[in-house]
Amino acid sequence: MEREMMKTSKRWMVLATLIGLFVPAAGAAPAPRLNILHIHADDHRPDGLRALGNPVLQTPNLDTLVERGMTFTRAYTMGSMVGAVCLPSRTMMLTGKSWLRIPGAREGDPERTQPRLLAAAGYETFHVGKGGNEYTVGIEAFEHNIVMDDRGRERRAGSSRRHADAVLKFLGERDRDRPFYIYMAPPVPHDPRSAEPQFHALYDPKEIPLSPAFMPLHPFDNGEMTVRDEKLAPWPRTPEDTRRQLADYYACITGLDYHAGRIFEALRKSGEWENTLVIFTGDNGLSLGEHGLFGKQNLYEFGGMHVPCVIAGPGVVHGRSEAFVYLMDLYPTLCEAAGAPVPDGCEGRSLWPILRGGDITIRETIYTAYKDCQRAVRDDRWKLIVYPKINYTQLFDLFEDPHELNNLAEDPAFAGHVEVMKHKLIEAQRLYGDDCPLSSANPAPMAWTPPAGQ
Ligand SMILES: [Ca+2]
Repeated sequence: MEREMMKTSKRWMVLATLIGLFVPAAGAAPAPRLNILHIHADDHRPDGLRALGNPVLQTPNLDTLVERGMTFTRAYTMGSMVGAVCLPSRTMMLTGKSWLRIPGAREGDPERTQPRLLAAAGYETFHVGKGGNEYTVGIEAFEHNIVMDDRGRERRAGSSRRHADAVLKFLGERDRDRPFYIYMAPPVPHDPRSAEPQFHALYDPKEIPLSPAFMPLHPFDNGEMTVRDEKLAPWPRTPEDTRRQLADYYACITGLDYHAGRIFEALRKSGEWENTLVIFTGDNGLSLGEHGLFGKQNLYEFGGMHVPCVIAGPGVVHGRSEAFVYLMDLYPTLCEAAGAPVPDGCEGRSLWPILRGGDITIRETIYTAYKDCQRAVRDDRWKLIVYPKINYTQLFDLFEDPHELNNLAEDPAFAGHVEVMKHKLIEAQRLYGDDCPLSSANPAPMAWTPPAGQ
């Protein structure tokens, strides 16, 4: 009954919103089409805003999106065939395709990219962001495309400021007869984690708490133990080093937040804020000491694939959604916002039914994958991770164990759950064209020791 009432009130909200937005008073000009501002952070964890549940972080500007818009707490990128998880993630998002069906970075039809679809619908499109590990065809399809070289600690410190400056300049010069689509994708808070000094001053490493899942070493060989990102911290991981890295990471996020705030303020002053859909996402997650890991090449919830996703603006109700969504869902979502047709073959699903207040199921499970060494599936409660190279399986009860510390797969009492989840994993593999075997005839040893001299 209560649920029914909630649904009814949601419907009223939706109706009210629709009336307010799309039915102009007699004689009034039709409502202008939505502008789109998409801030896409690099290696941003799903808890990487204060309003997303991290009380240590200071993110007053991006928090306002959570406070008024829709937060997707179960948003993911699907998988990666390379250590640079960014690349397939960004390609999926700009093409609406799943991880094994995306084109290479310099391949694919530019006309099917997000910016061209929106341009065809009348939008002025603008990208500023990193060039490396991006979908090159996608970013070159923007009418205005600024690629920033922000490698190195010194350049990186000013990256958020320069990206925001570029957006502000575009907003000052843009064609006011067309709505805009801005894709701002700075290499922040990706390492090297340097921000302007005032942001580092906010975080004392000694005060930063470690995750309950912090471990000095990952307990077994997950198939990708010495990839670049994992070398960013010493083995065994230490609390001191991890706290320092977290402090630097948080400083970069607060820097991004501050400069995002400058863009928000400019939009408010120009009167465009009320007509702008604002999206905040990360391209992939990141472990920062959880399970002894420091990269995005793993499938834990505080690992590579789980990302933040917040959408706020006209027509979007306030709330939190536990729907299972992928970043590739933004593709049809932005098309719908722009009034652009969604091309055939799009595998993403529009999020608008949820953004408008509907309580709908987009997918029954989330499937994630990394190279040929890790596969996972989760449903509302259970999470299965399979490591085919070593014939090892983890089963977690995410209701009771959100940090994935208690592997139930070897407990005979949970054998049925393992079977059910394996079936769901195989179904997802079939759906997404993934023929990776889930076990090896000659498994590698599970035990792992850090390389000497690291
Ligand atoms: Ca990334």
